[in-house]
Amino acid sequence: MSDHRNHNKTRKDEQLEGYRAYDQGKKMTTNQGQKVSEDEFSLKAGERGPTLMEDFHFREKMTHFDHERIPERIVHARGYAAHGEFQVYDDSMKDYTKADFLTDPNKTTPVFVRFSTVQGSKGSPDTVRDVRGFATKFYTDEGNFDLVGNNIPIFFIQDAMKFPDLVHAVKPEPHNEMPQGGSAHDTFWDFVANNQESAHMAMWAMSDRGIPRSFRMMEGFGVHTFRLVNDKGEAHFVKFHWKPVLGVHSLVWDEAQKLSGKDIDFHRRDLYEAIENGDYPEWELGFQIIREDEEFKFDFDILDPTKVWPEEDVPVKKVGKLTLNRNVDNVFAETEQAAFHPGHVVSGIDFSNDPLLQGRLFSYTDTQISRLGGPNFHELPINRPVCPFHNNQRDAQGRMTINTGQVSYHKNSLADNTPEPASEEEGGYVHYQEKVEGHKIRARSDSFRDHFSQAALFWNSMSDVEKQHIIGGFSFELGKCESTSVQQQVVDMLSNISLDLAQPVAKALGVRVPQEGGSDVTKSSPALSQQNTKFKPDTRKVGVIVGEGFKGSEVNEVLAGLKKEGIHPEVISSRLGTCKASDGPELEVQHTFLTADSLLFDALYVVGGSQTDETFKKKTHDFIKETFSHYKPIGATHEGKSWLEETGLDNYPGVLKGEDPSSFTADFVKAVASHRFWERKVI
Ligand code: HDE
Repeated sequence: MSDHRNHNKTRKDEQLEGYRAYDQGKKMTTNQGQKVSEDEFSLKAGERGPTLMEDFHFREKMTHFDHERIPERIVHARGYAAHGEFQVYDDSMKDYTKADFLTDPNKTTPVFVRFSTVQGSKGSPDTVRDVRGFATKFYTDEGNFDLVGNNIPIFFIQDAMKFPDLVHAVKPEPHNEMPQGGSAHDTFWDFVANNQESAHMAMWAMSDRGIPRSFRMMEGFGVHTFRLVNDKGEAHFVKFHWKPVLGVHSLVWDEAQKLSGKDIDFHRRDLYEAIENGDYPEWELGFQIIREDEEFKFDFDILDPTKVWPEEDVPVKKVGKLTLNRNVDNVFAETEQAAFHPGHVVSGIDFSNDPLLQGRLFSYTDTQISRLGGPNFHELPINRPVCPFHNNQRDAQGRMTINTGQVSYHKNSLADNTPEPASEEEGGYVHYQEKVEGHKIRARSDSFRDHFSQAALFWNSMSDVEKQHIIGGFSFELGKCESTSVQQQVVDMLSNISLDLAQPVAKALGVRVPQEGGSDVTKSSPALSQQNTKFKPDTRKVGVIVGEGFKGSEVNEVLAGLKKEGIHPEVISSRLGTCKASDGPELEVQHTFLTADSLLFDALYVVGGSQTDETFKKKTHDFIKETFSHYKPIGATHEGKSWLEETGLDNYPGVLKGEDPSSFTADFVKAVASHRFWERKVI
């Protein structure tokens, strides 16, 4: 494993170093600095007597422990994060924004990215079907910019006013606190059926996007329309995109469910290990840009957060790269205490009137106050900007700065009227002067009323396999609902999107099958389908089943060939330690049949061994069958070939039997790069 600090140090790293490894090699003291002489026994009146009140060390230690947990995030409680950096390719964004970190290609900006699920609590499994959060904090020289996005480009609702209702509906039901980490229950689907602006997002959540293979293989989206403003004061509407270099990939539903038991930490482990291995995850930052005079050119309202801007109509301009290259040192201090806020912007980035975004601008500070215990959360190391900050805010819980001097107000004469506001030329943030006119009104804009056209666009854009997965997603989630009325309402809603969707779901649920409906939308958008993403062998994990007496030199050649292509083979056998070949070499075993599972790998390579027993073979058969049923590549050589044949699964796409190590390796690498073989038609 490479040292995960082996990368160019950023200013944020230097700042954090000051806080790190503070205790190492030191004598133990109380929090007041008194050296401690004993730390295992409380102070008692006699060895078998009662504990004494005056044991200040015990009381301090226990009091601190009693308060070691803080309220979890109301949504996005389950998350994992890493540090990294961002750099733009060139200065071409100068036409659109004056933000320095988006226009200076010589600048490396430190970032902190937290991925999350939405519904589950902090201890919930990683692979549940859910939307994933993708929140990025850019520590720019001009202040922090937080891009607090998701892995799905739209949202369930159009106005922040409805967010508490949505979250109450999706969270575990209040009377029995079930289910944990999932939306497969009555109240969520009752909300969707009765708030049909959710239809489009429900389609995305039930698609493969709801069960990503890895955080590293997800797109990210700012969701809302923002504004970029250049140094001439001209504005453009924009949407932010993160495009993963490894492509967009997902699990299959059976895998996702079983992983919730086999490895509840599947996604965080994947991210952590990739960074430790030096496989630094990368995304390109992209912008969709619309001129102000084109605001009304589209058949949807660009302020409506339940709509995408189809990439074929508004192309994504890729401007720079994000690389995650360092794991956190302490999950609580960094990941848990990180406070993101869509209102943390820098000059050159501004807001639109999207009513969902406007409401978020209030919510995030408010939520940090109860979660992080007061308004001083910006002073926590993970939240501090790398540039200086000065103002007259003082005191409150958890204040860390010791402000000097007598002046804490503006305007003043005693401190020469400082700190003083900066002019626009000096970098002062000036809000874009959009002209606003209107009646004060609580209403939905007429331009926000079409809830189904883009849901149909999404459906039309899916491959047959993806469509089957969506039908499966709805059938599962609604199948877990107890209310037939809710099931019927959702099916009826789906009939507005496509009868090809609504009818099989209705049949699976045993409710009335709609006979009329469908959409007039015939357009599709290829960019929406994951079939059109990149397919690579890089960083894919291959489980290699090896037993005593295997053919060492040939197997080593295959493993070396896989590694050369960036694939990670990991050896599974009947026990840990080493496994001895018939011709000499030994292989280190990383997993046993007990600790590993086919679910944990992207592909399987069966070698076998001449000195293995029936149990070994039986366990291998189980691996083969499950890998096969998840459409994943299987390769076999030596004894492995006959074991594979015994399962009857050897004559299918993506199942390879090899003789010559070098041609087998080349074919197997190709199979690994294809990821899944849907043609197998597994039921
Ligand atoms: Fe959030 N959201 N949200 N959200 N959100 C929070 O802030 C909120 C929305 C998103 O890793 C909370 O610090 C409202 C859209 C992410 O720490 C809270 C509305 C998108 C994260 C909150 C939305 C998001 C949050 C809870 C409707 C995608 C986790 C804890 C108007 C663009 C960030 C916290 C992290 C977290 C409010 C809708 C993304 C309660 C009111 C749309 C990734 O403030």
